[in-house]
Amino acid sequence: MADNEAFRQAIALIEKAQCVLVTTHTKPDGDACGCVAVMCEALRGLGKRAQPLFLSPIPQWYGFLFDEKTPVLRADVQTDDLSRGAFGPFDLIVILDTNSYSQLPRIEPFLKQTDAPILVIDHHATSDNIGQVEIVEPAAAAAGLVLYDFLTFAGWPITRRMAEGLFVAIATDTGWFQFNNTDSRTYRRAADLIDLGIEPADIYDKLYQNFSYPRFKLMQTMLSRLELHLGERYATQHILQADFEATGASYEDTENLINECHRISSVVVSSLLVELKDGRVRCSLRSRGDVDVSEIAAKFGGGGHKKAAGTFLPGPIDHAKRLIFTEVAQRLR
Ligand SMILES: [Mn+2]
Repeated sequence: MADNEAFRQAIALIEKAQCVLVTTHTKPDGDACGCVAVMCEALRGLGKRAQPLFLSPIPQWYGFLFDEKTPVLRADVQTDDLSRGAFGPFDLIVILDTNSYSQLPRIEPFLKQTDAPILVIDHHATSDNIGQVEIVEPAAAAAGLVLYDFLTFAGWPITRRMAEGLFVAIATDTGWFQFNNTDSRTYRRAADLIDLGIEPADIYDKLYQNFSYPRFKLMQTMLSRLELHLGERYATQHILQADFEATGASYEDTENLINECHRISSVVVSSLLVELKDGRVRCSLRSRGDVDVSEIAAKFGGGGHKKAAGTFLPGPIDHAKRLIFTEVAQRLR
């Protein structure tokens, strides 16, 4: 558990606030989307105005967590709108599931100049100490677990809808209770959430059994490019801009596709490289051995966890692939 003093300070910040901006890392995953939805509902339950803001579009399969369309910075809202007009101003900013400026592109200048206090609730080891108050537990499997314990400590009601968001956060960050970050706390909190009336089988269908056909075709393309190296222990694959055009899939559709190759028993480290519109390459990394992929990501300015990390690399794909291969080879030899 995070220390109670941080909990108390966070409660004080929230009680004082009237209008709260709630945001999370770019390329939001289930933990990020779940936490934003839950935090907004918790704040509204306390009579506050809560404004969610994403830094890049949310995958459509998390859309059910929100009643309204959630704005995306630059697409729907400009940075200037955050401090004035109908959107702002805010007297508290809550950042969930990250504490790193590299994960908060385009909002970083606003965060650095705002007068509003910042509250961070996170579970990553990498930190830029963005918040005046921070509830950070690197040992927690999901930010949703940290948020759940905070809401419980505060004694604020957890509605069925909030329980669903927390369950999505916890279930997705543990790969539906498969990754080795899945500890007894994960299962206990999941059980508590089920007691609040959620339907895990229904959530599973919404999250995992609902590929669009374009997304499935994108996965087919990715799998057809799979290469195994280093004694079949390293799997690498890539997706090009042309693949999005050919399949009709979008960038958000790449989420979790990297995990497929870990069905091969020999694979301990994997990478998925995605060519971006601006020519850079987004590299995701996974490990299920002793290799700490966050070290590799950090070498290129990225971050994450020991078992799951990511970074941006200069293109083209082949060049990016060689950069990562060299790092993986050093660690697997
Ligand atoms: Mn997370």
